[in-house]
Amino acid sequence: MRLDVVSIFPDYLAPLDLSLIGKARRDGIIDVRVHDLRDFTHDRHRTVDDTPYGGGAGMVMKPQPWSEALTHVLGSADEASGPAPILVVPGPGGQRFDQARARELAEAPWLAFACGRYEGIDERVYEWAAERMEVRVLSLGDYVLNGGEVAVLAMTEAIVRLLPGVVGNAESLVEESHEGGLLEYPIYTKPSAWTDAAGVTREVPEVLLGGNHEAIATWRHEQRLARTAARRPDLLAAAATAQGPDGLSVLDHAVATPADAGEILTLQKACRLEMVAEPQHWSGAPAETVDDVRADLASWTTHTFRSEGRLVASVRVRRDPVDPSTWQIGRLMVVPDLQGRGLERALLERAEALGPADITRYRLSTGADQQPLLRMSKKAGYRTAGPGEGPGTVDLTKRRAAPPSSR
Ligand code: 6GU
Repeated sequence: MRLDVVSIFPDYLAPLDLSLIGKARRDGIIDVRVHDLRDFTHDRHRTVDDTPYGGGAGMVMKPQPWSEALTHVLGSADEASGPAPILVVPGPGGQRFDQARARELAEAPWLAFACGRYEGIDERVYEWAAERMEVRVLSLGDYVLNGGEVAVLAMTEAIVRLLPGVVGNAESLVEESHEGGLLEYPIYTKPSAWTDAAGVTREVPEVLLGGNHEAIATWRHEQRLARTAARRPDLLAAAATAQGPDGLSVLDHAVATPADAGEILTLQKACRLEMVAEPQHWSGAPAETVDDVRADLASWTTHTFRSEGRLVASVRVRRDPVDPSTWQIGRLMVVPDLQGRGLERALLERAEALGPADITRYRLSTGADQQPLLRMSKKAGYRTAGPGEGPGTVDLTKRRAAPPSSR
């Protein structure tokens, strides 16, 4: 995996030479290139920032050094890296970086990180970059750091340790916090009875000493649930949907009625927000209204999936009015906090399965800038057919496999 980092403090990234990440570098598993943003300035003071238009505190990073630095990075593309990286811009205003995001990014052949400092980077840099590569604004959590460098260290560690050959024992990747959406169970080592300096003895839970693997697995799972409920109750809904090969099966499925239109519109807006770096760049399409959604409900069958009442996913399907052998699938949406856990694929397969027996082809419509969705549908066998009906949309098609009984 190629990793490029652009920063005004390249020395901040020195820890990338240490420990498992450093070894992955020496082993050739990752190719890390750190760039000094100031090398792309042209004035004597190597200026990268200036005062904000409209007033306000702090300084804003200028667009020109960023476009030149990122052009330099793009120009170093090679066969293994592919044409362009996914550009990660760490910032407290981004989507939450979590284990699912780490897993998703670990699949990319090339990642670039743009470390902002001061109040942030001129908004036009995001626009410029989004025209050239996929851009993700990602946050570590709800607090403010001085710049993106520490976040890059955290994110690269979370991503690189998932690459094959980096962590020696692959099983230790599976049995840990956040895999499966739950926190880790408590762990113990020898001695089985430990006496501290005050003379108090603490025992290891009995079940772990018995060698009954089924009992141990059950105990550990209960501990994970109890711990997650106590410390991170917010994770439990996500864990429920992550269970089983088809996370959809634990959700409440229904066909949408006009009463659902408001919630579907909210889901649409939340998904649109995730598509591009920043909300003001919503790609062209005029804002939809509840009435638009209601009108759609009349000409499509929209399927909704809820978790404890909350609308978490939906998809709409219908027979193509022009070509009745084609099953149209569109508006495939999963709430941002549950994206990247396999629900999208399950939703697509469910939408396909809803097609009547005489359907021979699927046509999926999606936003041209919905990269994760495009990647997923290609993995599922779809090929780009051309621009879609709505502005900024594309159509993908796939032949329906003949049922085994037909021959
Ligand atoms: Cl990714 N960057 C900055 N500057 N502050 C943060 C953050 C990232 N995540 C939380 N706070």
